[in-house]
Amino acid sequence: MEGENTLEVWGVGTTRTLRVHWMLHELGIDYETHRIQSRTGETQTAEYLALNPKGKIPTLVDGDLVLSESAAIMQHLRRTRPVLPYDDYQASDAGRAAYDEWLSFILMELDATSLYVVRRHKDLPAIYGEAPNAVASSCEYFSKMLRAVEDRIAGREYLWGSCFSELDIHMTISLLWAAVVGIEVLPLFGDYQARMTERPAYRAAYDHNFQ
Ligand SMILES: N[C@@H](CCC(=O)N[C@@H](CS)C(=O)NCC(=O)O)C(=O)O
Repeated sequence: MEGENTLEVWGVGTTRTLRVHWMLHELGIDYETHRIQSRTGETQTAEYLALNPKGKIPTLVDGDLVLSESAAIMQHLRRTRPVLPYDDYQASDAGRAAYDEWLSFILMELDATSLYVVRRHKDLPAIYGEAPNAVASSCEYFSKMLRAVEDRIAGREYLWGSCFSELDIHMTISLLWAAVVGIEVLPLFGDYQARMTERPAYRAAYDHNFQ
């Protein structure tokens, strides 16, 4: 990797932290990792809460800037490191509007409304409680939402514009997570996911995040 080692990432071991590590590996930037993990107490220490009062991972420290929220972190990294330039469409008003639409859709409809409900009530019932109806309806909702964007993905190499972007990270990780919780997706999405997870940066980031 190239560049000065001025970046720090707090957090490993979850799909949210994987987003950030994947982006950094795509950009080929050196950084330091603080390998704290969720639900270990490590996100609740005084030192960490001073950095991120939400007590959540990931957090990025970029010089004087401290940033939480994986989506904001990825966008900041891409904007400030000229490694993965925006294509003409991505830089256009229409392209930016489409970016916002995709990001809202993935984070709200696929992640928060669907996958995170399943995660909380199927995988972590001791913390969040049992809610089998919510789990079942969230899985159905995820599939319905994905079907709604099928036409916009068919025949495309990348989700947005003509080159890889952080939206591909968001979508791929949603698809991976859907597979983990047992949601079947159309072959089209499986093919897209397979292409994305063949990327060397994904593989390196995955190992780094889950080692
Ligand atoms: N919206 C935040 C969500 C971050 C989040 O929920 N992180 C979880 C792990 S996936 C966490 O840190 N939980 C705190 C804990 O369990 O200690 C993001 O995308 O960065």
